[in-house]
Amino acid sequence: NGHGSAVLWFTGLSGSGKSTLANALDRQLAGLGLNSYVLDGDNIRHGLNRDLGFSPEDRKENIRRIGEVAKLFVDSGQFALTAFISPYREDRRQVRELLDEGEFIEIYVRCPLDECERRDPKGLYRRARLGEIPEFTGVSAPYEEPESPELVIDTAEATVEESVEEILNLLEKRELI
Ligand code: GGZ
Repeated sequence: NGHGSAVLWFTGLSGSGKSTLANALDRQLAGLGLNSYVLDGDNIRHGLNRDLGFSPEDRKENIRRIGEVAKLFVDSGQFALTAFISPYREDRRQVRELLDEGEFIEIYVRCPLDECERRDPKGLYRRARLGEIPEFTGVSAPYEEPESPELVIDTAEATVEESVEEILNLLEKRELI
């Protein structure tokens, strides 16, 4: 029905709201009759990438494979919504390179570390502070902020509904929907 396809690449700290936004957007797109699919830790890290951990090398390979899978979705005319920390600029840049111009939409899901720690939905920050989880992003491993993302969403400020609306506006402006 004349719409485009693209990867919507959500990046941000654990607990920043990436999966929440991706899933809310997924429902809105479905409501518009558009095909989209959410790739996240639940369906990737427990399956395809179950052999990978959280060292810089493993995160790089994690993101590389996810980029390739996302590209397959784009090739099939769908929207791929990916929700991974993807902390390294270089790894995100390589996924961008994999795709054609305009097919990679980087959305920085920005949330201050102290707010993510306050939310701590899975108790992982607490465990990381106790030294029980090594190389935890934001605590003992780096997060490199995007320098020129297509969109920045401040999840400590905006509601999920407002944020999804903003993403839909961008997709409309780019004539993807
Ligand atoms: C960061 C970790 C770690 C470490 C386990 N560092 O809140 P969550 O649980 O559901 O999201 C985090 C998820 C991060 O996986 P990604 O594939 O998104 O990471 S990356 O893009 O950097 O490859 C967290 C959990 O896995 N988790 N150990 N050490 N997050």
